Amino acid sequence: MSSSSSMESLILQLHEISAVKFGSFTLKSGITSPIYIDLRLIVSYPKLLQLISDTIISTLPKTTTFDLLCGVPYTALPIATVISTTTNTPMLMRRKEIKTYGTGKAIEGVFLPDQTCLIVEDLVTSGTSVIETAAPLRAAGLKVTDVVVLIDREQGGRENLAGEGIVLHSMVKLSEMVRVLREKGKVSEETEAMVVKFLEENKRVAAPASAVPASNVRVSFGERVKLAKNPTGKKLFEVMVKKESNLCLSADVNTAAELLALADKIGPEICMLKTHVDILPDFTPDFGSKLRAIADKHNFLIFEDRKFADIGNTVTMQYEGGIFRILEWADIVNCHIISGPGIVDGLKLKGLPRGRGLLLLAEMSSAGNFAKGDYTAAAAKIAEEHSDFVIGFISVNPASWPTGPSNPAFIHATPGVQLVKGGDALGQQYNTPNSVIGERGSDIIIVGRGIIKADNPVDAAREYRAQGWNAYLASCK
Ligand code: 5BU
Repeated sequence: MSSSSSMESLILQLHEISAVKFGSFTLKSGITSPIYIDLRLIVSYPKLLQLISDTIISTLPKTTTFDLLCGVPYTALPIATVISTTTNTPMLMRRKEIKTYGTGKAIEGVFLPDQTCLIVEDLVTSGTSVIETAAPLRAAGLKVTDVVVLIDREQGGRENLAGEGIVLHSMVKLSEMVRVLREKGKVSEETEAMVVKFLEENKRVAAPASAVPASNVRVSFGERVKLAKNPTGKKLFEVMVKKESNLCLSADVNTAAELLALADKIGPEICMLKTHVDILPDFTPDFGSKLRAIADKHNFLIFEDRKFADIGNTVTMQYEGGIFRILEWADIVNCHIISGPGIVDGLKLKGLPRGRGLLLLAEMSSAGNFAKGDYTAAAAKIAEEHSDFVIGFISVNPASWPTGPSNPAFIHATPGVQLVKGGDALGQQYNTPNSVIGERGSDIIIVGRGIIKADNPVDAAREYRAQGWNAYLASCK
């Protein structure tokens, strides 16, 4: 069978099962259409499902290469599945709603960052569903450059997708479908004319504006793995992508024993664990190696919130020596810049040879603090000058920094996070995960009492994780 006759046969079969209907229908976008296509029915016709999948495979340009497939939920899932089994190409699935229990993943399936994923869709009008599926795939570090669709309604999808860097390959255009049905005597010339007129008048259904202003659209964590210069900075982005978590637990508990037990329980949910080692009365020299073993088991990084503040020479000793020997076990430490850039030189002298990373305190969460304006701008400048060692910032509202959008190589971590806005009696101020990630442009939420003091800290951590990650996904293009 030639490809045009197999396409004709496909169109006739779709008409036969009433997947193509003529009349007056209100579409999702609100417009009234004389034609309606319902491809959900194809699950009841396995031979037709196979034919659709074969047609898609055979008409896709040979130059379009891909490692993985992902169907847009739900109608295209069976089509993607058949293409996957026929071509032996692994598939991914995107969850429409991220669970707040279990693994809480947006994407199910096995993949490596940098692999190319072809999106499979049944019908494209404005392209919005495809864009919604591309976002979490891209956020996970995958490349999305092409979508293959059975039917193009010719209403702006191709243009909207091109604007997102995605090429649309359609097997058949709506006008062609109707022409074939008229030629085969299935619909009248009048009906065809009505559809053609409708398409003429509704050429461009706009994709709904993204919830995020263009200037705030973020570069995905997956892409930032490549931009980070420091090995710990790179690793942090990798862990976030792999675990789909931008949650840091601030483990401010009463004893080292309690901290280690908590780290083991909450470890699967977090990308980073923050300590204040000087609050632990039962600290022993093996604390670091014990915490390191738990961090390796659950794949998170250790951040000692030491807030160094002294001159360069003193901090080298504070970092390496004393009882705590922070340099030995903490992947990341932070410092104030109150003493000038010499503090970064001092810490770098010890930390960089070990591949460690540094966060600069550019802003603080507590009421009335002085880290703002020129001080914050100075932190941004010092970071640029030491981008081999500085991995990013402790910040509160990086979207409104005087220095403009932050270099995406740097990560922003924000304390003062709870599920409801508020504060404590000693000046701490809380914002929600959605506000911190979605509005204020940070990358990581740092949560202490919101998790530790919850009735069930593991459940609470899952909730923060899901909220933080969903806010991140929503802010990616
Ligand atoms: P909380 O229980 O979620 O309020 O704990 C916040 C943690 O973050 C706590 O360990 C603080 O020392 C830490 N923190 C902060 O709250 N605000 C800041 O600006 C910085 C650190 Br820097």
